[in-house]
Amino acid sequence: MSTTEGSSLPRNLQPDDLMLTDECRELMGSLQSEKGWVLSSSTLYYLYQGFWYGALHMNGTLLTQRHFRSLDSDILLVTTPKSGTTWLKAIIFALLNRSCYSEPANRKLDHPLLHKNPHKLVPFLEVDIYTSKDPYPDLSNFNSPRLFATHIPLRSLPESVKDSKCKLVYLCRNPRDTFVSLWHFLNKLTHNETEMGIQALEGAFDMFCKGVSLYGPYWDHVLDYYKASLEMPHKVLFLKYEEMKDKQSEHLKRLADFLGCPLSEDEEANVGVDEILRLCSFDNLSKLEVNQTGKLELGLENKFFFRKGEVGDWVNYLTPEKIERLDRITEEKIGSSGLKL
Ligand code: PAP
Repeated sequence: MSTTEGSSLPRNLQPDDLMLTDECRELMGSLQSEKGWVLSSSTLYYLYQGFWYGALHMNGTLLTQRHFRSLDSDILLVTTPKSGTTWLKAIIFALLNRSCYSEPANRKLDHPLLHKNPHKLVPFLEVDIYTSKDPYPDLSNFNSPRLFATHIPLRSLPESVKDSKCKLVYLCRNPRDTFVSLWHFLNKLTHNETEMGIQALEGAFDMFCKGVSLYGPYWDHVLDYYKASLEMPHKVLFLKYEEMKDKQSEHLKRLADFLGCPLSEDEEANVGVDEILRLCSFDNLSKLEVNQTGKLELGLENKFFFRKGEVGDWVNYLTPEKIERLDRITEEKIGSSGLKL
């Protein structure tokens, strides 16, 4: 299988090595393409329905569009890559399953997050579930509510997601840190696998600004979901990484209310809330053995998903000129929407 289970990012493989459907291969031939961030002439990004994809993600997105049937009770966590997906996967998983592990009688049970990377517990639709290996996966073993993750832009979500009452939790992160985090992640990934590396920061930054990044343009991705959250607040909850970091308990409560599993008075009086936040914290998850030494499928290392986990690391990488350029684009693209990033 040529997927990167648990990863939102493509492996640096030759397209011919990838397991792609005929539909995807045919489509790729007709789409605008650009050299990707990875330093391999054959690793292209394709512009599909207004957003840039690596071949594997497009393949998975097409399969998801064709075959995923959403249930009213489903929960979808949606992000652009590197917006804090791993963290929110852990938090929502812990929130939904809290009664299984926090009841006094169950206290001895080991929490799955202590032994499994969040990407193993909350799969990506278009990366882990819908792959060429099995276009018709059996989802009957998922407990209700089913919890999935995706990076698919709003306009490309399967019709059933839009038509059903399923809920979407969208997490965004400021573009400066998102870019820096993505650049580091791809560096680790490609050096690890091919020793080829990716574009130097300059080149990658230029591409990010032009919208050519995985599931980019970043701003369009964020803005579409932001507008949807204003139009359908019962269906789309829009969260920001920075605000979650700042007021964790408050956002956990918001999430629980939105997902229909509100915190009890006892839980709110902090025991439950603190437990979940501590369990899912960067400090805790990044030090666990599974996340230091474990691997997802095909060798993608769990530790790649834990770098600094901070707000504002961009200051160490972006010059004032780059910041000015990024801020200008942000203002142009989303300034009038009222959204502040
Ligand atoms: P994905 O979209 O490819 O799944 P994602 O989890 O969004 O990746 O990105 C990883 C980022 O989240 C890393 O940010 P950094 O590069 O700026 O450090 C990672 O450190 C951060 N992260 C992972 N786990 C946590 C956590 N528990 N709390 C806060 N940030 C976290």
